[in-house]
Amino acid sequence: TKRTRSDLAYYGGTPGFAEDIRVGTPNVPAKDRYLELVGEAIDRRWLSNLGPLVRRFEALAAERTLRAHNTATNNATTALQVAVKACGVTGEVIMPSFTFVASAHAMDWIGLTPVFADVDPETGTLDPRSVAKAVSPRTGGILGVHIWGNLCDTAGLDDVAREAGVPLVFDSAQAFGCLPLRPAPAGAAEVFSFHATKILNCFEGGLVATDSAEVHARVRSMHNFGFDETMDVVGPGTNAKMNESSAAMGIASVEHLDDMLKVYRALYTRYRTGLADVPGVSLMAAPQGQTHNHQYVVVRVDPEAAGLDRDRLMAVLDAENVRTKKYFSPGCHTMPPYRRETVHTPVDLSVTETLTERVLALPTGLSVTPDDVDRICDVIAAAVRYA
Ligand code: T4K
Repeated sequence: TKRTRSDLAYYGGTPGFAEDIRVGTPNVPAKDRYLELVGEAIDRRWLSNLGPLVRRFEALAAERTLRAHNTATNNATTALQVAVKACGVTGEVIMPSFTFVASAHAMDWIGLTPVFADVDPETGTLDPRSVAKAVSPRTGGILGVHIWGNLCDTAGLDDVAREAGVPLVFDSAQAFGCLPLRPAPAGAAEVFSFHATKILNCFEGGLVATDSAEVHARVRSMHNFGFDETMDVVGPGTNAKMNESSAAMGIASVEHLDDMLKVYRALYTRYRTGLADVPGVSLMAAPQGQTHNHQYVVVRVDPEAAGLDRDRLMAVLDAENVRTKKYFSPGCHTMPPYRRETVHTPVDLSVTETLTERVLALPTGLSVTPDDVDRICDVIAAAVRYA
């Protein structure tokens, strides 16, 4: 417990954690099962190209996305590229600046132009009113991002997309295991990430999910060099295929997804309790009306009320060997490829500006214990008390 100011490592005390405790330590819930499955793949001498493990993983993932068609990929960045191409997105794509840079890079890399709109202050997700203001004759698509597992206002975005007559696609990289409680617009396609740092990982991996048979047919072909079922090239393509080793990890992990979700929920609740009385440091709310993976525990630091800003809190935690992440800062619109001088930014991004200065993701996941959470909350409370 940090009883005095000098107990904080930032002020010369002993670090609370002897070893680093991180945001993003991979979950490996079933190492033996993974090794068994990958062993089978090796013995079979079938390592890639839509093999049996990839097929099985796609079927298991489908039970979680509840979409009719699911295509596993090598990561979510390529999956996004395949998805927006398959949905017919062209020209300018309206999307949040408040996201991981991969959302913007994926568009830019295939010749689309990101146009940034602002986000909702409570959920951090793309604000349909801001999107509506950003729509122009050049708009060719809308990319909503379910940041931290918070589902966008899908109905609101669907209305704007219909009005503009453009496809709506969702970047669900952070939202595997998050579903609306009632039927809601799903967009033309959505994309999940199974990167090492995600609740469910395939070392690297992704998934394109859609309810449209036409979009699905294009995704299948595009992610595999433009081949059709008979291996004739029928259109443009890339190599976005998942390999068998990644699928083995995915299968071994998805079998434990419900248990992992319970762990994440319990840690989230523990943080909420632990931080309830700390002025100026509040957990970003998980929206009602959906299931949540709580994959990221994100606090918002209000410098006036807390007496210190996000970066100082990060430094205090760092001194204790608590490695936090600024998810997401800086905003994409301030990064060299996407600055205002380069990319037309028609709308005000003031919510994005504020959030990028205030948010901080705290460690969670299978390698974090409830006791770790209590100790992290104790450090945060002391940091504010002695600010
Ligand atoms: N769209 C959105 C909204 C996304 O969030 C992402 C990815 C994408 C698209 C693209 O998905 P992918 O193409 O990656 O499938 C990490 C991840 O690399 C990235 O996948 C993720 N979002 C993003 C939110 O987080 P960084 O740059 O913050 O990761 P990094 O390297 O700092 O790792 C985080 C922590 O995890 C570090 O403390 C080290 C630890 N770590 C990491 C790895 C890879 C481990 O302990 N072991 C490991 O194997 O981006």
